[in-house]
Amino acid sequence: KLVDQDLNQMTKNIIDTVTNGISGSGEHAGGPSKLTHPVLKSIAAYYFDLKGKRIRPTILLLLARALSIANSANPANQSAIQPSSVQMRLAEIVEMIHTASLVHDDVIDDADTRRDVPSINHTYSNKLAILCGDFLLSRASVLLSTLKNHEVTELMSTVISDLVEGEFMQIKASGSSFDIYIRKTYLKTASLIANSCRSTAILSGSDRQVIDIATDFGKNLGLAFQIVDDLLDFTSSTESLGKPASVDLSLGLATAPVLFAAQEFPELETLIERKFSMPGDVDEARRLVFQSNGIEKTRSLAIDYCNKAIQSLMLLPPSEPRDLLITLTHTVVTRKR
Ligand code: 2DE
Ligand code: MG
Ligand code: MG
Ligand code: MG
Repeated sequence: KLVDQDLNQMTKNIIDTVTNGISGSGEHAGGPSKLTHPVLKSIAAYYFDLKGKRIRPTILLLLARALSIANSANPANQSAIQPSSVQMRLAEIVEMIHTASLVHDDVIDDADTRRDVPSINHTYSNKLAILCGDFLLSRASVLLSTLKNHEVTELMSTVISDLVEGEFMQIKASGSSFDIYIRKTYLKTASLIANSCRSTAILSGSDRQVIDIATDFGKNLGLAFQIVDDLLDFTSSTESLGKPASVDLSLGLATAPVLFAAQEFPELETLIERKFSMPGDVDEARRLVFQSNGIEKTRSLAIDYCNKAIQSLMLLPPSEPRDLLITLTHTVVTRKR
């Protein structure tokens, strides 16, 4: 793949950033920010020692290339085009924020596996997992400040509050309409992708029109991505996901498959309202989802958002990275994990 080398470099950079801090980032009162606590050191690097899907940085690094081809007057030597060092750093920041949110998510969801290994909360404890997530967010914030771009700093900082608000909406559901579901999905997943695509476009010096194209692409891809995550919770296994499957109903969550099923089986409304909390609710809801067209309708909703994402990409001039982004967008719906 075009960005494999970039991704390997990024993972090395993240582990270095996490353990050694950011060099040259001002004189800190407490001295160098190199990590000294051995346990924090291993927890903080824990998931980065493995290869996750790294889909967010892959998107950003391909987008950076596609945009610099779009912006260049003479796009003849396309293969020489590389993401800039600030764009590389942005990809790092995004993977760190994403991972921090998952470390906290696994505490909230009480999940015992992640990326095929025991989760941090399960291996260590909830307390240490919370601190680990906070630590990663702090490192990501310092790294963000080194980009010295106020607009990008504002966008990416707002993403963090969006993640929290999305998670909050999910825990304290205020109704179960599709509008609420899509809003929650934007906040907990699509905001990070949309705003990091927007930031990548800003950092490539694109004009407003191209910046908005990149944003729309990220937003629709992000919505599709989480809708498929919610679908896979029903259709996939813990083994193939590398994280617990069939848990969303038990967590009280009414995701797209259930919301579609409730249009065919109105009796699901009662179960949704009480968050599948009575004995037998989870099994009954699952049975109705599979008896309905909820799964197929969810898949076609995700495909709709993927197609919108591809329409945005088609507004960019043809190039190898653009076409790889189109392929990647398709695989969001066909993926098994
Ligand atoms: C993934 O959803 C959740 C993403 C947002 C989590 C945000 C939190 C707020 P899932 P899976 C926890 C705190 C944010 C920080 C620290 C930046 O469906 O299926 O639970 O992978 O994901 O468990
Ligand atoms: Mg979860
Ligand atoms: Mg969750
Ligand atoms: Mg999920």
